[in-house]
Amino acid sequence: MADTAAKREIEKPVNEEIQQVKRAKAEDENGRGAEQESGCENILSGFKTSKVLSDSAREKNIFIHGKIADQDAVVILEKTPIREDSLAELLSGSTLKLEMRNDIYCTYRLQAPPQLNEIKTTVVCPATEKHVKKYQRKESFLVEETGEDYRFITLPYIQQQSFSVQWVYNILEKKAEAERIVYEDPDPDVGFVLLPDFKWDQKQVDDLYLIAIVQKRDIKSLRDLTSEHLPLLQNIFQKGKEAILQRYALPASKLRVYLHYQPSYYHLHVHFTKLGYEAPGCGVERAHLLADVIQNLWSDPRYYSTRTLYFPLRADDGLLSKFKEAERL
Ligand code: M7G
Repeated sequence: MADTAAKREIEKPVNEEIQQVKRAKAEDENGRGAEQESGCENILSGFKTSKVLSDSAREKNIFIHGKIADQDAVVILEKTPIREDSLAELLSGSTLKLEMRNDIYCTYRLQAPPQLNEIKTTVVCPATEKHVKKYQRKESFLVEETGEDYRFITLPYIQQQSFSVQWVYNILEKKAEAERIVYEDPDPDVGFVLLPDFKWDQKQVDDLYLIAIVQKRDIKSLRDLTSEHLPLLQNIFQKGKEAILQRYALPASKLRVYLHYQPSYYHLHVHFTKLGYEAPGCGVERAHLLADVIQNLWSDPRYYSTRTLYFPLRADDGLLSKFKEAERL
């Protein structure tokens, strides 16, 4: 019941947001100006597919590598969930084509009105080789990383090889996604920006996914956290939960709040997803509950710089090769 109420609750603010066709100047990873807008030309009309990186009939998505005007691009197409509030329109406004009838059983193909048949589309362009690898289905291996391994193997690697975090700076500097911010605490030490993750289309709370990005720029990941950061972590936990309750009517008991180790982007951020939604990367081998992180730092201020941490790496990940070279795998 509470979820249904929350589902309805989301309609107002989110729809209002969608109505406002806002434009914001942004800088892309190359420092160039970029435009964000709601209605735009179809940059995918000339897309040339090179390879399907992965697809899933169950999750109803496909990850494609190809070219947009000679630039490498990754395109993610994903069918969106059916929303309870659109059922009436869906059932009355669609065309039904009978596939088969047998006794009391019938199957149909339902052709929905276009506005109820959208495909969430994410475009990364220009995409680096690392982006292409990130979305390609590959076998994974669990790595055991001691504090020493982190300093001698992982840290030098991520200092050279990690994804640009320009998109994060654009958010913090309001050059991109400013209109999507749900909550902001501008304090330079304990502040953060909470906004929808780009994996979430914000149409329903069932798959709610927000990220809290810290204002401080010198914390790469969980490994850098010490008891000194407890006020920051507690602030994110407390204010993030309050903001989500206020905006989406979802109580803390319905949230999974965690950090990834290893993350893809080395600027500290916290994931807020709805409990029950199997968000990509929420498994025990990668997700660390913020509540546990806080407790661990209370009991040992250097917990995350000294403990052995476990995480999966894909077969083609350069970091995995480094662990192999160091005979740590
Ligand atoms: P992560 O743990 O570093 O890596 O999380 P992951 O992508 O392997 O989970 C970064 C999070 O930021 C992910 O949940 C991404 O979906 C999200 N994200 C990435 N980018 C490039 C953007 C963006 O431009 N805007 C927003 N709002 N979210 C993003």
